Amino acid sequence: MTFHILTIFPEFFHGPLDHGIIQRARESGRIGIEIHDLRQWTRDRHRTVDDRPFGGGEGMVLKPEPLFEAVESIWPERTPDRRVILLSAQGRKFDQARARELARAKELLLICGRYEGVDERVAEHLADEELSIGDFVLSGGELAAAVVIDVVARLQEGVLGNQDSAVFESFGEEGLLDCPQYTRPAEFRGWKVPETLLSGNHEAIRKWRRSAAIEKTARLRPDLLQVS
Ligand code: 9D3
Repeated sequence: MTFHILTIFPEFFHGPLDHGIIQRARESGRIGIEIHDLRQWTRDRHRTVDDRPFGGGEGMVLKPEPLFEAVESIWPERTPDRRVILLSAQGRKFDQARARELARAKELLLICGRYEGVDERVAEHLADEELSIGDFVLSGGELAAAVVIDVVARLQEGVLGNQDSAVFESFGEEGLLDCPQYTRPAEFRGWKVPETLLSGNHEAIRKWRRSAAIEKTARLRPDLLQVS
């Protein structure tokens, strides 16, 4: 899968996507990441990407023309396997289920908002969907784009090793948090690892892990257990 990022801060992405699983996936060619500077598609001397909001108000809004021209030049042809995503605080909430959907596309183009917002015609007529990564205020869409790419990239075939297959992850089919994990030492500052995990009894360990996962989910994320 190829990810395109459209941003006024291309340097922002030098770093976050250059490590670990994502870097390995890029090197093996399973994913590609192309960073595009929105100012490439401006025509004026000052390379203007924003303007004041109609109706008044604080701050600046990203203009539609450079965004439309960028998408239309990166993809002269729009096909169903190419999805344009606008990252914005007003979007639908991104989650693992949305990630699985997006993972089926061949190419994603992520538009990073900045300033006070993005001209609404981008959400209405350019993007296939508008996504937020959660109910908090970021300074812009760049961190959100990096999050979406990380989540979607690791769902691509061959990106994860067998040990951490995406099938067995939290927010997988089971809807539970992962069970608590421990490593050596078996006692640290007086805090002992649960006895069962040291027992070698695989059936008992399996049961302990399941009940510990349910208990922790109930305590920290009761919303995941809610029947709707
Ligand atoms: C303080 C400005 N806000 C007015 C009530 C609106 C606003 C504009 C731009 C809030 C945040 C942003 C920048 N955020 C994003 O572009 C963004 C975002 C986010 O803030 N939270 C969660 N997900 C995302 S995705 C993009």
